Amino acid sequence: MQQVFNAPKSIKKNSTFTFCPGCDHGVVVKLVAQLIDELNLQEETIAVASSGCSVFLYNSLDVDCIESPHGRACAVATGIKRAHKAKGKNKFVFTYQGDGDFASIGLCESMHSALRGENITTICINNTNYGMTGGQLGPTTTMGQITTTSQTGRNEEYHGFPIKTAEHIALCNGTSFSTRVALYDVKNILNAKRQIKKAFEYQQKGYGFSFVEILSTCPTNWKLSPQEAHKKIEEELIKTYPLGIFKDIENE
Ligand SMILES: Cc1ncc(C[n+]2csc(CCOP(=O)(O)OP(=O)(O)O)c2C)c(N)n1
Repeated sequence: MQQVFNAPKSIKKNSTFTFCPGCDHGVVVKLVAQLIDELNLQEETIAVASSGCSVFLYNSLDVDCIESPHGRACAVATGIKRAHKAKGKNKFVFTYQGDGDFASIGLCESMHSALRGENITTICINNTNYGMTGGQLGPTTTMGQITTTSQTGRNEEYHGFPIKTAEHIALCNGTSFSTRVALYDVKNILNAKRQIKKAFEYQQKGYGFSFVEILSTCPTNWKLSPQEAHKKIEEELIKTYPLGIFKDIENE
């Protein structure tokens, strides 16, 4: 097995990613692991993954991990956070889930967790389709986008409109922080790390629900090279999904 140099302490030794080549998931997992190290959270973290490409998070992250059923990550995280709190323990709890998981099958759990101001953090990977199951139309599929279940492109009459998750979550009173970031160049990767850090710190400060939506490549289902997929995010996707902070409780 090839030795991994400079790997964060919170990445499992000899772990192998199951993500497709060029998928941004691997970058996010590395940023999350670096922050767990920097904030000294490894011992107190419980990560909640879900169905979808996030499912093997426990293979990579060296923290306590639990799998939730599809769409139920925020509900499971709520239970974990509250049950430990009831015993006087403050665990650091975050969900790591796809956009279909968070904003379609799990929309009810997700939005009500934000409305209740659950003191958890969510990392939501928006790759504009149901990635793991073969690239079907999801809640974030953009207008005109071709997927395996919208072969002539998403259209208003038949499929309706995509959800702008970060903006919707920002409208919930219990949300402390809501942002959308991308990873198509170094500047954006460093910004994504700063935003995830803020979301983690807001949970540590007990501010309530903190949310980071990350625009991610899906080269396999988009049928693009990794480079073309990043270009698509930079040139097309951010028109539908603008980057920025939509709620920050410390700057209101
Ligand atoms: C209740 C239930 N319905 C459907 C599925 C099948 N399923 C597994 S992953 C998935 C799609 C996940 O898409 P998304 O959440 O966007 O994550 P991605 O794979 O794109 O990262 C579906 C529909 C399931 N596991 N459970």
